[in-house]
Amino acid sequence: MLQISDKTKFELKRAGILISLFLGTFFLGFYIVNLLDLQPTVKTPSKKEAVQDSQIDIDLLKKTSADGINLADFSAWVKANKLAGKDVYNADPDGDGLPNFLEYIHGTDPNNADTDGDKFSDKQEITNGYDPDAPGDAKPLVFVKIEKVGVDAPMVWSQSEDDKKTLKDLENGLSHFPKTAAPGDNGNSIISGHSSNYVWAKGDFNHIFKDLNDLQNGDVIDIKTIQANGKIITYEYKVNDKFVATPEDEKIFANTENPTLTLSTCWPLGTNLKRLIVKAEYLKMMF
Ligand SMILES: [Ca+2]
Ligand SMILES: [Ca+2]
Ligand SMILES: [Ca+2]
Repeated sequence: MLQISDKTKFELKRAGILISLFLGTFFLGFYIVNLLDLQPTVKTPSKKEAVQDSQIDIDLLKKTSADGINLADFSAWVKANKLAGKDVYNADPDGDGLPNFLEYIHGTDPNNADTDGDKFSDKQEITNGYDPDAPGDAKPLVFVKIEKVGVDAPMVWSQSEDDKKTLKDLENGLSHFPKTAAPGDNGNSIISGHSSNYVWAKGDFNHIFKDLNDLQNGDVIDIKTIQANGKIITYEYKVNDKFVATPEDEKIFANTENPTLTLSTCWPLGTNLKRLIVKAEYLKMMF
């Protein structure tokens, strides 16, 4: 009897320890879970949460945010300009054709169709290569960068198709062919540069495009624009074609619906006979 009683006591003790251990573990786990659960309410809201408060189209923002839009800054800009509505990202309250996110990127007024008051709307100026936040004929500074072939040169907004004037422009960098699309905008943007020139020729850009032939499909071309208000926007393109043509070949000038880039230089090296053409398609804007 006594032996059984001892055994029972022992069993009971063991069961007690096991129950205590179980309950201990349970409550410790419960405590930890609650502690973790508590943390997000203590933390400051993430950028995403802050933006959700302003009902901004998150999906659209995410597409661009990787390359520059700071969600917190954009959110603050939305508040500062008293913008509201479900799709505040794409809305166009001033009716200038420029959605709010582009007003933000260009630093223009989302509640004023003509920020610089020069009678041309913000959108008109941007799609024609003018600076929307600097009155008159002001155009942004433009730099063309092609890392693979060591190009980092200013682009001149050429005014005339006249050869002599173009040659003058080429002393100062690359030449944007007049009346072709501004970089980043829909249409064909044609930019030319020297591959070679007379040894006595003036300027620092006499061989700027000498290695253009080394470009291959997929290589990246960056076009950086700097507005008077300090806003910097880079348009990135990807090479998708390369060919040699006569200077008048329509393939060079063919217009396109989407933003495309056509780089042109004299070819073969040391001659003015033909043109080496590199075409590139628009990838994205970075700011
Ligand atoms: Ca607008
Ligand atoms: Ca505007
Ligand atoms: Ca204007």
